[in-house]
Amino acid sequence: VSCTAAHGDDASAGDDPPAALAPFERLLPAPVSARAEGPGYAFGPGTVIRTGPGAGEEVRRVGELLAEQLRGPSGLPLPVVDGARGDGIRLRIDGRGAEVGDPGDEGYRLESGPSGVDLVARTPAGLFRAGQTLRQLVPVAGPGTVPGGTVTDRPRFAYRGAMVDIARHFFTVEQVKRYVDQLAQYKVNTLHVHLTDDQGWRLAIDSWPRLAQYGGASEVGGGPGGHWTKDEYRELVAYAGERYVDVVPEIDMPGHMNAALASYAELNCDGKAPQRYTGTKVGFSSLCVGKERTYAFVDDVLGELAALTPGRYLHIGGDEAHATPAADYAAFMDRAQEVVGRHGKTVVAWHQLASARPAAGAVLQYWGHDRTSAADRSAVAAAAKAGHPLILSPADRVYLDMKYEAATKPGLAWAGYVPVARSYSWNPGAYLAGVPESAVLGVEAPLWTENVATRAEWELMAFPRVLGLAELGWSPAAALDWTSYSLRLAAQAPRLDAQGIAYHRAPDVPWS
Ligand code: TNX
Repeated sequence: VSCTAAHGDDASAGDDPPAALAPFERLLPAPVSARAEGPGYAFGPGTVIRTGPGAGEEVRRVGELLAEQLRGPSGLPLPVVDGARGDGIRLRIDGRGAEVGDPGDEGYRLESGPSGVDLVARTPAGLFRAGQTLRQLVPVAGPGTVPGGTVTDRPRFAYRGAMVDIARHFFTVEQVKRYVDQLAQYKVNTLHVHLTDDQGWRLAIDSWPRLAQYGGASEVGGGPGGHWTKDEYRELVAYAGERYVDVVPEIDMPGHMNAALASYAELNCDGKAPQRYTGTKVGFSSLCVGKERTYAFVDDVLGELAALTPGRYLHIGGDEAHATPAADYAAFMDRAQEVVGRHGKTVVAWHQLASARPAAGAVLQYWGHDRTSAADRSAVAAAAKAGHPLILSPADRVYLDMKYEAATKPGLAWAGYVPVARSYSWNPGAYLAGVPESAVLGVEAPLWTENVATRAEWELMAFPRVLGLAELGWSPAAALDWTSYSLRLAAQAPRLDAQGIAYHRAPDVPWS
């Protein structure tokens, strides 16, 4: 990793407040390499975005979206034009050059000089990521100079995710789209949506309409709740897709099922529907594992969900099934996994599945913490050795619902307080004993919402910690350093402010 400063160019500061770091030094996530060299490019009223000719529909769309993202803060017209030659911001697909190849093909090269900025990648996804880097090289507001130099970049991990729990407290597609925008600018590429839990069922399922109609009409604390229509879900998937963010939907089974059990008496072993639940306890509900009707339900729900979801993964939960005996749990998860496979998708489940029988190819999401038992850890390590890719979500690092400190109002503290420095300071490639980096698919930061009820609370808990997750997922191991990161994080403040993000001004970050 090399990073050289571009000092002494006043124009490059634009309207930014004086910052200690030059633009190439403050990129977040840190790129593989960034080198400032030579004069920069005047990003101004004459700037055009070039995507052609013959670049194809998708590259054109990436150019249009980048133009839109740059127009707002700069106030510039930024027309998108065909024709690769000429000054401007030039988007180009180029299969050659190992430096742009990477896991998931999201790598890119950015070169800037007096005639413009070249964004070069093997795929449109790579061009989109390059555009997000460019956004950090232009002033927070208004025109200015993009410093001269080169960024070469590719992600460390293929999976860089954030999860939102819209079951405990309901949130609209609008709010989740806003989060997708916030995350995609830091190169997060997966949005995991926790769609169902004891307190609410949040997605319309045609074959079982009462799930959303009745099971969705409540939430923690007894508010009205709500649910997404299939069209709203499709709209989110499309919106995320344009930003190269995959949606991974979760139906949490066989526990966390009270909303479904309350909606359909036939799903209960005793044929009686329980009350809807508005509290915050976990681990008390279970699907009726011995009943065939249960599997018709699982097949219908996962079938409709698979049909709505272009991504490869369906998350089937499997956590905290304390009301399901271990043998029943394993038998149920066998069948649920078979259903996912039959609908053409790959299973993701919480790491408790490691202690049952994960199906070939199933991905396990680890949510343990420093006090997780050696037995649980070694079951997960054994599954990784057997070829199950891991998503790491250690609760005492990246659970965004954990309070920063005692004074944090929203959130929980069962895994301890998680200040920004603690959230950032761990190495996903060497986190679990016996799990090599090659077994780690990536990292994810879940936001559970038992005690997070508004957009302001959501943003306070997610920001700035989720930026650390983004860097842990993207940046090379050698670049991970709290001192460097904390300065770069502080330098993001004007951007977060300009976007109206209600982040926590955490005391461990050197905000100016
Ligand atoms: C554990 S993590 C849960 C959730 C809670 C969360 C609160 C996991 C797979 N299960 O049901 O919402 O803790 O932090």
